[in-house]
Amino acid sequence: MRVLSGVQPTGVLHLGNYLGAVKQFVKLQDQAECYFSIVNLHAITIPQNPQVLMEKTRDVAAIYLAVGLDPKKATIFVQSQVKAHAEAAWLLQCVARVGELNRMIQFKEKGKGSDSAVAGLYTYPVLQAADILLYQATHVPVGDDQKQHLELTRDIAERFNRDYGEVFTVPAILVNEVGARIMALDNPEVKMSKSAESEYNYITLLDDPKKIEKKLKRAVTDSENVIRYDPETKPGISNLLVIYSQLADLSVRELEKKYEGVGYGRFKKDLIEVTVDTLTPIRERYHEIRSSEELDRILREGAERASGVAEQTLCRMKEAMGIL
Ligand code: ATP
Ligand code: LTN
Repeated sequence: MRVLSGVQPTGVLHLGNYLGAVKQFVKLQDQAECYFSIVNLHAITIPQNPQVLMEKTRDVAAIYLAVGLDPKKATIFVQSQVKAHAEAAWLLQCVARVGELNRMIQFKEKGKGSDSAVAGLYTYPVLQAADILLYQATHVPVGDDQKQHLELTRDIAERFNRDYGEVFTVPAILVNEVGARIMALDNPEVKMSKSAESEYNYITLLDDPKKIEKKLKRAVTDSENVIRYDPETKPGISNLLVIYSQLADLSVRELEKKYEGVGYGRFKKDLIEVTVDTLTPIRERYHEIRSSEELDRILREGAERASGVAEQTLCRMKEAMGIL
């Protein structure tokens, strides 16, 4: 089993990133050969301040380590430090079809059909395919919103193998049964997102107890005052139940039982406690790691290890395509 996944350095990770993806990474590092990337080349498909981008890239690396990723078990690296990614992406752009890219929902949402969207936003999913296929990943853990990009990766791999000969492993998509789509606290109809306008949309992994309390107290619920999982009619409470369940490792059923006849106030109070208890050690470790010299060394070693694997696949791709 070989695992690859990536997170964009576009902001501090939130509970959605953690419960949908990163928490799985930590489990998988004990079960498989793992590669976890900070995909800074993807981040520049939307405008970034160069200085801030560099800092955010290290921030995500420090968060990876703070949540428990161990560089002795998993390879942690920055995408741009492994040159094969950009090169393989070009080769795969000559395999992917315009029709496929036209159907990508994320491009439609972020590009909004504007002529001034950068071309990289359009070819973004092909770079993602390169990220994955270069490592011959068998499994890719992601949140629900990435399913379409992963389907495209599989299609590109299959087409390449058919047209040029067997080079790629066709990866399986690993999506959590519960927690793959955490919704915004202030609007449970949309997904929790770090690019949201209001900070009441999300809880970041670095929020302090006061902020967590304030945000959860303001989280949208309904007027029924009954704790029941029903995403159709009670999206707010259902989302909070999923968050609680994933943080406390209890099933949603167990929580419904525990809070039978109890009102939202008490439920939220307990959820605040569980969230603070989970995030406090992460926040503390983050600040230690972020200010240490070790971080750049870990990333350098990660990039070297990753390059070794990626270059091998890149060579095979070029050979198959007749590229000198
Ligand atoms: P955002 O929308 O929060 O700005 P993003 O989706 O653009 O983030 P990443 O930060 O790269 O991009 O996402 C990292 C991982 O987190 C991906 O696997 C993604 O599917 C997952 N993820 C993002 N948002 C959520 C969410 N609300 N619920 C569950 N998983 C999520
Ligand atoms: N597109 C993803 C980030 C991403 C990724 C990857 C995820 C880039 N490359 C490879 C898994 C595997 C996102 O926006 N969340």
